[in-house]
Amino acid sequence: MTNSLPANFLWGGAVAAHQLEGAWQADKKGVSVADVMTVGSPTSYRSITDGVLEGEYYPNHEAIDFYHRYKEDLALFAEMGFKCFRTSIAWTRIFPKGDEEEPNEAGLKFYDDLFDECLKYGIEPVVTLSHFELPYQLVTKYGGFRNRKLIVLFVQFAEVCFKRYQNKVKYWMTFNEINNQANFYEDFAPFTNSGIVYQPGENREATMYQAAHYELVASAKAVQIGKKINPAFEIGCMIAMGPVYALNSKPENALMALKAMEKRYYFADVHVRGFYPEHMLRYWERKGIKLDFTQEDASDLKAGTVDYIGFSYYMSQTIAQRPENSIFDYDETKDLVSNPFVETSDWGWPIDPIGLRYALNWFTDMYHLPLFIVENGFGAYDQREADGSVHDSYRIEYLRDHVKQMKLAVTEDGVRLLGYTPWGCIDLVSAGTGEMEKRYGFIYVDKDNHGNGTLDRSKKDSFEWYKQVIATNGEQL
Ligand code: P53
Repeated sequence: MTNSLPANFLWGGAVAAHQLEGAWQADKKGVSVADVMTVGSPTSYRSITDGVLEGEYYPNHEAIDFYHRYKEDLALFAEMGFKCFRTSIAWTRIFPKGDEEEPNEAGLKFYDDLFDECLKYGIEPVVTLSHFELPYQLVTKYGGFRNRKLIVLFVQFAEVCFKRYQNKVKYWMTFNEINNQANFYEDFAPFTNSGIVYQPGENREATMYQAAHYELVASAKAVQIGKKINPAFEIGCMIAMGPVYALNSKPENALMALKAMEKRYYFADVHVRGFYPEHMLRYWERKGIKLDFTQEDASDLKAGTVDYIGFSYYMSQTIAQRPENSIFDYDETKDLVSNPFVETSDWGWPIDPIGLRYALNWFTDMYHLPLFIVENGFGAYDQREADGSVHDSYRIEYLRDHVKQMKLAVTEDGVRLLGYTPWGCIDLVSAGTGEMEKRYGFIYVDKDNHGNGTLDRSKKDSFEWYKQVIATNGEQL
């Protein structure tokens, strides 16, 4: 019986290449899907333009210029005591268009240097292969992951990375928030996840399930190859986790909540168990959705199951059944309701620390695998004072409350947890809205939503707080 976190617990922070590196054309980097997305607002997602257009502002092009400043930033992470650092490899640095035969050496070199810099401080890199940054040419030429060809191209990219960094990186994840695109009504998520641009009149749901299937197969193939290259690799999936609660004890609402969980998390079933759950097969049958799904796919899925579950947790959601929805098919645009017991952020995201403990328990009960909280955090407006300080007590409060629940899941519930990497440990471009001013960082970056600012870095109050959390292995919150 232990009342504390394991001694080797991986405290750190998380980012994604396209949201902080900038340098969108440096060293032969190609255009990614993130490079054709503009800025939205707290109430509107970003728009996707038809290529890079003159006169439009694309926040990811420069981002926070981590590409040129990573040494300074890693020194700050090291000062906080990071044990690990989660980032992604921009596919377009390695294969600028996505379908070249040979990788781009300059891109590979950048990540060699970056990982070396991490290792210099004893910081373990945790690497996502595909984090919302597909080469844009894979969209225009192949239609993104609606095309089976993308499996081969992803696997080629994965193999190059596994080989090159096999002695520097142990923890990998294949596709970031692979289930995010299940909200198929929004063009934005399927585009960032899979490079899907829907055609007018298209059965979007069928397209989404097909693309997701190809990704699951691509992930499973990558896992098999990775394990051959280095059997010591730990290769995980990455799931966006927002537990869905029933609004109340009305049995219909309870069943609706269960059905919503099935629809959102079947992705984890496939990654972990290597096959699709019965409810999905029956759902497709009922909806007349026929997938291109071969015998070989089925054996690949079985042979390429993951070692751990990485997940993001920002919020829980709440559901009530609509009387007209008698078969309990989950539709995220219609079934979610607000939870009277929780508050929300300025972006309308419910704040629910207990939901994190719920998520950790749910994953453990379902899959019995080690877990890794690879994103959690509070996007908020910060006020930088004249002396440069930022008093972000609201962020500290959010993180403290979540870490408390995380500890309870480990110490009281027996959850096996590898680590915790809060999202956006340094301010970066929001994935959902493209804003800079939706800030998550312990480190403030001087830049606004329009691209103005010096890009100077400074420590927020949360910097010292997190440093002490790590130093005491979560004892002093
Ligand atoms: P932003 C939606 C809901 C939950 C997580 O999100 C999400 C999204 C997409 O916006 O994405 C993850 O920046 C994602 C990160 C992202 C982070 O959450 O919209 O893995 O890339 O930045 C936070 O506030």
